[in-house]
Amino acid sequence: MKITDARVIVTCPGRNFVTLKIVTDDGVTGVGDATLNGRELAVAAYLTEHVVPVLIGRDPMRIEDIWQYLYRGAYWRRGPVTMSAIAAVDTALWDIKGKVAGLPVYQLLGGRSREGVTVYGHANGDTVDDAMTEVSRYLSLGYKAVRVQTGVPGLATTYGVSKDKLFYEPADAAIPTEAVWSTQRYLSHVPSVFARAREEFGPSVKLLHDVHHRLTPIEAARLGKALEPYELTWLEDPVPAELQEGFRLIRQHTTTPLAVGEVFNTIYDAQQLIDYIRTTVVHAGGITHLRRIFDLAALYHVRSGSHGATDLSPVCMSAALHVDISIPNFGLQEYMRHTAETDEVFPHGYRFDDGYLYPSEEPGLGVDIDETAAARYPYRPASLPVNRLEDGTLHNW
Ligand code: EZ4
Ligand code: CO
Repeated sequence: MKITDARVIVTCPGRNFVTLKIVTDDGVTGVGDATLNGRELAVAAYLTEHVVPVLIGRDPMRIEDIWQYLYRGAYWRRGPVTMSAIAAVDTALWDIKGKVAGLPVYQLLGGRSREGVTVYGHANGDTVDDAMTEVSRYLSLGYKAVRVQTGVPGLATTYGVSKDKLFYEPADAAIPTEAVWSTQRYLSHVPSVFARAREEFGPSVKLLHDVHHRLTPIEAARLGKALEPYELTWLEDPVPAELQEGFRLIRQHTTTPLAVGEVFNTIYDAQQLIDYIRTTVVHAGGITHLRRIFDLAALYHVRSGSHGATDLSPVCMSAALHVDISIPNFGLQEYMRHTAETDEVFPHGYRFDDGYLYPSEEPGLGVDIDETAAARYPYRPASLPVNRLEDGTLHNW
């Protein structure tokens, strides 16, 4: 069996997605997500210029060897652009192997370790009242876990709080918008949000909160301590994660669990001083490398908590579910609904029921790209916002 073609498809059905489709001489095809929010064309060029030419003629069954070839062969290792490009190839090759074997990919990964994949949704609101209404909406849809974000009194906008409710997209303009941030205002507000959520929704719902890397370690320690009475399942990205020592300080002060890693892209970024690791298929080298990260995490009692915002396409979500259902140390999976246009471009077989997602039972990943539909939605530049402090200093360490 040989790879005869590999196409890089850029489309914008509501937001930008980069997809790799690999074609073989047997007529079997596979898809992989390569979307890197705000930097989509860098990955598309990496694939088109440097990866596709070396794939043609290779045996698609040699997933591990092709992974090592792309990683080692580049000389320049790691980084989100490289690892997203490698991820797309790896994901597409697992899709092909599943189709050739006639099995859903999770069966190739060892089979089910659980019945369904517990997911969490995003309850957002400018006000605490609005956010609570959203939490109850998610609970009525069957969700067992909800991330809660609200506006901060005195700040005009807050990252992670969308105008639209079910569909959330932080990349909102070609040139990054600039928002104003105040740690003081934020820290004095957040505990009251979770006091209210616990009071209204009781002890059983899993509550989560994302700090989006806005604090220093000692500020994060203070927030973790203040949130302890409300028993969060996790506090996400309390600090930028390059400085791992910071987490030791946070943990010396609080038992609020920490979730980190949506911006990690290799096993070398992974660390022990957290509770959930948020790496996912598309940004961390595909199924092959993500499984290595999760196996390492398991040695340190760290569970998976993969990123699953809308910038991860249904191709990534399909692949993530095959990993989630099979690994021993699964924790939670983030799940944000895609728009109807996105679902049309990426027909997929996974389904949501009562708070759980279930991977497709079709051979392979159970997802495809409709290239005719994709062509109707041309690329539109969109960037993530930046934050400045009230005095104009560019924020987040
Ligand atoms: O900032 O997906 O947990 N989810 C998040 C997201 C990420 C975006 C980045 O592309 O933090 O909002
Ligand atoms: Co996050």
